[in-house]
Amino acid sequence: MATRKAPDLPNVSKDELLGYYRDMLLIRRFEEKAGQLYGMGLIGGFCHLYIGQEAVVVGLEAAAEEGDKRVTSYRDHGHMLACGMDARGVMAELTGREGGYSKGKGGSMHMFSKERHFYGGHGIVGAQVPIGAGLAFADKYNENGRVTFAYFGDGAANQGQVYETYNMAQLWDLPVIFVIENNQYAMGTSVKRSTKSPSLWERGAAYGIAGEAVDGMDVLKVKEAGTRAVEHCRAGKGPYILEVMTYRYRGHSMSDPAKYRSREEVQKMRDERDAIEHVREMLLTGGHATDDDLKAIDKEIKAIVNDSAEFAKESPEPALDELWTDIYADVAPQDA
Ligand SMILES: Cc1ncc(C[n+]2csc(CCOP(=O)(O)OP(=O)(O)O)c2C)c(N)n1
Ligand SMILES: [Mg+2]
Repeated sequence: MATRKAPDLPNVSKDELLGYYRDMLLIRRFEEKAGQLYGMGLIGGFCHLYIGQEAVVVGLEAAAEEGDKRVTSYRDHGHMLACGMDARGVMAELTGREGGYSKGKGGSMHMFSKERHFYGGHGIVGAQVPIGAGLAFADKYNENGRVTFAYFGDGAANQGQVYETYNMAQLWDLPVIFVIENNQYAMGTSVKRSTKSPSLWERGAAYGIAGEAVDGMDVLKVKEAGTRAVEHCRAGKGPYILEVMTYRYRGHSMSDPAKYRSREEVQKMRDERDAIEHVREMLLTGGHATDDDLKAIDKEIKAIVNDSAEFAKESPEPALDELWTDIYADVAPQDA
């Protein structure tokens, strides 16, 4: 039964949990494939993988409704897949091909989808935070009941523009959720070395903004906190800060020598806190899925990811005259 609540799965149905498993696995396998294609020289330039952080975006997307908006940093492939963008279009963009979301002209950090209300992909640390408030300003002005998720990292949380944005967002009661993805590092700098006020969400108190910290390796807890945040925003109470405690398993980008942390530290997180394993165990021990059920999902995900890689390899590079297109927008701002 699709909507039955299993007795040991409080506040979640078996099908929802299977959906989270599937969505998180899609991100992980997609990112692993992107890492491989990068190693083969098929992806060039910057490429920041999201492996380890899957429960953050999957949990928050579960709290979102159709029409809500999202904007994030350069670590963005997971956000795109989670909001329903097509794996083929994302992989083809990573490889710089015509079939990509930006026709192969943007790459990893520059993809957008009007249909899925995904506003990037931003390489300048913290730049997406005021953009997120701007999106929320438009929604408030248009009285459409939408909420914006503005994702940024622990490093970005030390940016001045974040605090200017907090002030204005609270002043104008903007429906924006500031999601701090605290993965404990900003490139090679541990959060312990970058601040003496490590509870990042509490900084919102200086502006009167409500918020909380949440375990980002537990997709159900993320969804629960996300739902609280969404309700707060939709009720017209202004912005909300969620500090989601997470961890990235891979380097900052594909060119990270990883000398700032030990292998043991990473392995411990993988062994003891992995979000996908956690859901897998819940499904198996609760008797909600068999090994074979999960194997079938693994197979289905592998097929989607392989198909996206094949599509990306077969798609041609953009034609030279594409250099002169898509430079200026030809839509009036109110249509956007
Ligand atoms: C304004 C600006 N300063 C510095 C950089 C270089 N830079 C790129 S990512 C990064 C670290 C950001 O870390 P964090 O916000 O924690 O996000 P994470 O990479 O962990 O997702 C830095 C310093 C940049 N892109 N933009
Ligand atoms: Mg970080």
